[in-house]
Amino acid sequence: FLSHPEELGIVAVGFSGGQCKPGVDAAPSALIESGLLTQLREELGYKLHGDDTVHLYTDLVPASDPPFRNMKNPRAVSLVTKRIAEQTYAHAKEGRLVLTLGGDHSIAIGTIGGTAKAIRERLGRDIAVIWVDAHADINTPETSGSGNIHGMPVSFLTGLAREENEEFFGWLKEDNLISTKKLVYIGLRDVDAGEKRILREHGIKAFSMFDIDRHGIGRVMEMALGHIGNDTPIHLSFDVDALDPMWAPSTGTPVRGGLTLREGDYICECVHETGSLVAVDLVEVNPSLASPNDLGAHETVRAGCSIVRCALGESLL
Ligand code: Z70
Ligand code: MN
Ligand code: MN
Ligand code: MN
Repeated sequence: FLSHPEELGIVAVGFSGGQCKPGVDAAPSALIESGLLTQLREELGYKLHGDDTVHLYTDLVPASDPPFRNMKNPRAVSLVTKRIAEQTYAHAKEGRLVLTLGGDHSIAIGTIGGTAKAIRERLGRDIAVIWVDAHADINTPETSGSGNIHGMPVSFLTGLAREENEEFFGWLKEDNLISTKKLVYIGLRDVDAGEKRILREHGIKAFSMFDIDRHGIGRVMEMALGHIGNDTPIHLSFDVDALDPMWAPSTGTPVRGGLTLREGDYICECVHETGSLVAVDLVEVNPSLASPNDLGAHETVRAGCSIVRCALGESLL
């Protein structure tokens, strides 16, 4: 599905407005400083386009941004994700593989909105989304208890949440949206009651940690990719909190009982192996959430780099 599979469009998003903890905006710099882009260039042989500098989007963040329909920082998140959608759209339209380094998970409204539109225009195809996360991030503004938009991106992307007003995600059009039938979750273990109802009512395919324990990650990946079907462009959105806090402690909402690093890497390797990958997000790395003198931040950045390298084909011999 890529006209230039060896070309990577990089979008580095230092944005944390989809939740309340500062620090996740520093993740792209931390990932880049640890050598990720150099590895992709020199070891994996990609030609990189786009951001060596990290976008902080500070020019887009309004001075006053009171809640709307229960959403916190709604204008800022809407403006920033709209800009991100333009960035991923431009890379995907060129036929490049798109790599976005977040930022909190609200940014997926932009990353997926942009690739969905570009792949439709370029190939006339709908993308599938593999959402790897401890959380389902499918609250509507009305079902959300927190008001944090990083818990809502999937509801906006599937059209379950809608808003006409341009200022509050009204810029999302039919072209930017994905079908609930082409969405697969892996790693869920902290899902709100309202979200469980949404998953059930819409028959959304989800592999929780329970399913991984029961079947093993090998079988779960067969089933997940089987659900999507061969020959479908895939956008992989990987929240680092899908990993167990043992491997990725520095994240806003760590939840115990998660994926091992090997299971996380394996998910990415399987997705790469399909040859259908068109975009990858890595989100919710928060290097500031570690105790002084502990290696939590360093380990989390290292795990994030491993996830990205596996998705981009490091394990191919
Ligand atoms: C909760 C909410 C969430 C990530 C927390 C949590 C959502 N369901 N997502 N951390 N990455 O606030 O909607
Ligand atoms: Mn080329
Ligand atoms: Mn998430
Ligand atoms: Mn999460």
